[in-house]
Amino acid sequence: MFLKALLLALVPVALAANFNITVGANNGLTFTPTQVSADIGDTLTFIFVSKNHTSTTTTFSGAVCPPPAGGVGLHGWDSGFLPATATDTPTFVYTVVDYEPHFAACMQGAGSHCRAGMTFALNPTAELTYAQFNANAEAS
Ligand SMILES: *[C@@H]1O[C@H](CO)[C@@H](O)[C@H](O)[C@H]1NC(C)=O
Ligand SMILES: *[C@@H]1O[C@H](CO)[C@@H](O)[C@H](O)[C@H]1NC(C)=O
Ligand SMILES: [Cu+2]
Repeated sequence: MFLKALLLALVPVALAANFNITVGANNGLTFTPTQVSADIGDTLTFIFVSKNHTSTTTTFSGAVCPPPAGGVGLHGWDSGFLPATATDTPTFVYTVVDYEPHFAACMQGAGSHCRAGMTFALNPTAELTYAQFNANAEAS
């Protein structure tokens, strides 16, 4: 019994990782970092530190900005508007459920934040890069 418990304790476990993404650092229209590569079960914690922003999935190209309420795609997300104050920096946690690329942006200002580069990518690929997504957002 003791031996079995000991052996179980020694089995390596793939621990889920958490990635913090700061939203609106230094009062900017930014996600920091702009992209994350994560495994299923990992979490993204968006920490809203200024103004009034969202983290909402959208399309890679075409009508990128603004993202629609509810977000785009199977396993997309939408934090809703999360205004920060001097004493409250709200968070939104998303648990990764697939290895698909997901592209997100802020909904605020009818897409003006998104077009200003307030964009983020989860698991971008060699073909669907963060840089191209952000360029598509700025042009949308
Ligand atoms: C994520 O943010 C939380 C809350 O601010 C902090 O406690 C934690 O250390 C941060 N984790 C990483 C990996 O930066
Ligand atoms: C945040 O922005 C949304 C959309 O513009 C607005 O409806 C909401 O009232 C704002 N919240 C605050 C506290 O300013
Ligand atoms: Cu914003």
